Amino acid sequence: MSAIERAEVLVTSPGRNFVTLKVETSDGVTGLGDATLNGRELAVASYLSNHVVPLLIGRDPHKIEDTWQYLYRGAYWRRGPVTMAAIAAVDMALWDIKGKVAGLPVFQLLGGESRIGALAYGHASGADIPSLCNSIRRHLDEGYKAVRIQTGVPGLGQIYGVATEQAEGQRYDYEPAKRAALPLEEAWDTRRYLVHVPEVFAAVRDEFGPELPLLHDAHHRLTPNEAAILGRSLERFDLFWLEDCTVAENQDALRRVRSQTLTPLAIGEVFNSVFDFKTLISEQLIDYVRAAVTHAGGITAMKKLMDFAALYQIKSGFHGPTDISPVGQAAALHLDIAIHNFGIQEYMKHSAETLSVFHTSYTFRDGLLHPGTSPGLGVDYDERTGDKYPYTAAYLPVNRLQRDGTIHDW
Ligand code: GCO
Ligand code: MG
Repeated sequence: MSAIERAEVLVTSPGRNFVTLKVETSDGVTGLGDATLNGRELAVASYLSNHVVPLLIGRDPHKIEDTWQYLYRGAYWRRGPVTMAAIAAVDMALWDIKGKVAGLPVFQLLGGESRIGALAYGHASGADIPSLCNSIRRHLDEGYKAVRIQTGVPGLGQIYGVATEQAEGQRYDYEPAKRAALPLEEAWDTRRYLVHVPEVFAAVRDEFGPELPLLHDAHHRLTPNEAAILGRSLERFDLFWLEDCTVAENQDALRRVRSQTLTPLAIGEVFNSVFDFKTLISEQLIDYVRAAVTHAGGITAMKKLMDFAALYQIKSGFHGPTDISPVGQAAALHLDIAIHNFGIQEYMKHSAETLSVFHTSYTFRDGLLHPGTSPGLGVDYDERTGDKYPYTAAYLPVNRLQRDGTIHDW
């Protein structure tokens, strides 16, 4: 019987930080899992190397469900982003191994292709409307068929989610999180924002017409009532979705938003378990599940979550910014291709530096992503190159109200 012989946590920083779990079997098969938790990376690395790796040695790599339950129930302390990112990494690595042993891409083990490709959306943004329109044009030139649009707000400075420099031809990226000892602090004013966003959508629809699927991320910054106001004011622009319109720890609050607007809603990138979605899904309070394979317990847990969502006609819109490593992105793509209730996949391209460490086999053509047909997840990790990029502390920004400096959601 094959057994897990070694497991190693690899931390690298090719442009931004990534935590990867590498699992090796006694037959010499290797699997990779993504455990990156932006801004808190070393907590997961330590959880894995100190508390999970010793439990994996000697286990049967094929027992994916049993290993998942062993790590989830066995820890006694359930859920939470650190625990669930660690479990996710083990889960992905075991699916990678199973695929390689079977000689099949992971999507074949999940039921095979349900579509020829996964519709992707990119991040278009600009400090003002003209630079946003340039960014949309660049995305369309790159083949994107759907875009998320974010802009600066008059009277406010830099806002997370909006690229600061977008020189012609330069790759857009407001990420990574700032590499600094302390988080950057940004200023916020909800009223200015609520006035500005409908103007942005009006200008973009005017320029690009009614067909282009448009998305927008409110990044948890609104109260339920403000979220309802925004949803209503955007109805006439026919959004693909409005994301994280309010914080959702209190799932009941979404009833208010839902009853007041028909704009489609997407929530869940910070969630890590099906329980975070229970009310949102069972009461059909959202339209899209935004969870990441990396943060919500891996392929095993996400497949169950999406089967639950399917009962309520809710679709996937998996989180895929550049803080999900190419391994996590590949895992999402295998699910995207296989599940019936796929909606859209976020796709912010990784930098050339990142891709010099992670060699991917997924493709992006005519706006559609495909995980490729290599056995397993289809990603290789170049350890020699990875070792050249040591970990550098980096933080996501903190948001404060412009008026009086009160810490605000973002
Ligand atoms: C998105 C997100 C990201 C997150 C980031 C945090 O919709 O893609 O909101 O940009 O903020 O992943 O680590
Ligand atoms: Mg988001």
